[in-house]
Amino acid sequence: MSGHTRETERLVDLRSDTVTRPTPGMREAMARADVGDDVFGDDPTVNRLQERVAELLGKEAALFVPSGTMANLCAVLALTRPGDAVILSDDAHPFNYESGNLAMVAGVLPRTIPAQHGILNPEAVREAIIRTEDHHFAQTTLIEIENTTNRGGGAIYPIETAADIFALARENGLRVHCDGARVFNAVVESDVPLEEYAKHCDTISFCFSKGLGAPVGSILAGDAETIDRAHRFRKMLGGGMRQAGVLAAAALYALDHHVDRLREDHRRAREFRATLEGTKGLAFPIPSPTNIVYIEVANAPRKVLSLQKRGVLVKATSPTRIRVVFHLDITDEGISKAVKAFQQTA
Ligand code: TLP
Repeated sequence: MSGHTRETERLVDLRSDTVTRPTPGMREAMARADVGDDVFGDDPTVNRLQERVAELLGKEAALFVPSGTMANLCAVLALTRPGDAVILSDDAHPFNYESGNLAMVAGVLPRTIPAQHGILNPEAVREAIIRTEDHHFAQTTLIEIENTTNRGGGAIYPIETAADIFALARENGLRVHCDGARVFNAVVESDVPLEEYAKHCDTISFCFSKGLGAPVGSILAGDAETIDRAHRFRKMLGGGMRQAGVLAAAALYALDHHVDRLREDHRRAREFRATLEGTKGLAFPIPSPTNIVYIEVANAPRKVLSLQKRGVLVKATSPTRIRVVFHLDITDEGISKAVKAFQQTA
């Protein structure tokens, strides 16, 4: 029913929370979905999802898109003009992992600043803002934050920091986009309501295809005018989907069934880390407050291969760093197997 093969069943796949496969319940919801042509705006399930998410976030409108990358890109396109400067952390996803789309597609100048665990310091942001009549300078028009941070180990934005950055943006006539790919991980761990995070940015996106366990899909929310602009860019980028209700049904199912359980992923991440801390040859360079654990090793690619031989998949993110991500398809037995594999290869 679930389509899991024997081979994938045996593997403990910790490469990303994007590897989750739809559960039988989710597949059933997808099969039952009422659909229409969403490019005509006719898909009732997509419309229901967009309305529900806009309400959840306290925003006027929301737009279902194929990926987190497209959500971020549509936000930047809708909130800037080519030649503008965008402030973001040097660890930010769009700067590191979106194929240079900020430069190539949006034509903006990424002004990256160092940030602890990917969390921007409002004072550093203040110093990086350029608003001047002097034609030498690219004008800063957008600040992008990431909650939780991917390269920052799943760090959660303190709500006060998000509020300070938004106030600073307002003071300077800038907009703020929050890449909330994993914002539900922040919500369940911090107990800060989703709407509170959404309040401190103009646009916010999140992914259904990560910890929430849907096969495809992300969403971008904001004021009606910005989302209308984003809608045009989604079409331009080829992201207009037809009977997308099948995917929206998975997203709705995820909102109903897979939010609270993110706490389990965090617990497993904590237990995994606690068990391995002190193991010779492994170091934990940054905190792991949610579902992402980074491990420092002598030779990451070699380690990845020896773990793979023991049926445990992880990703090397640098020559000496490995990323391990916990999600819906990882059980307590999976954790034991992963722990053992790390101990045997230490
Ligand atoms: N992150 C993926 C890879 O691209 C690295 C992962 O495995 O973690 N924002 C953040 C914070 C992300 O972590 C990701 C995906 C995205 C945006 C992009 O989402 P998709 O993959 O749907 O385009």
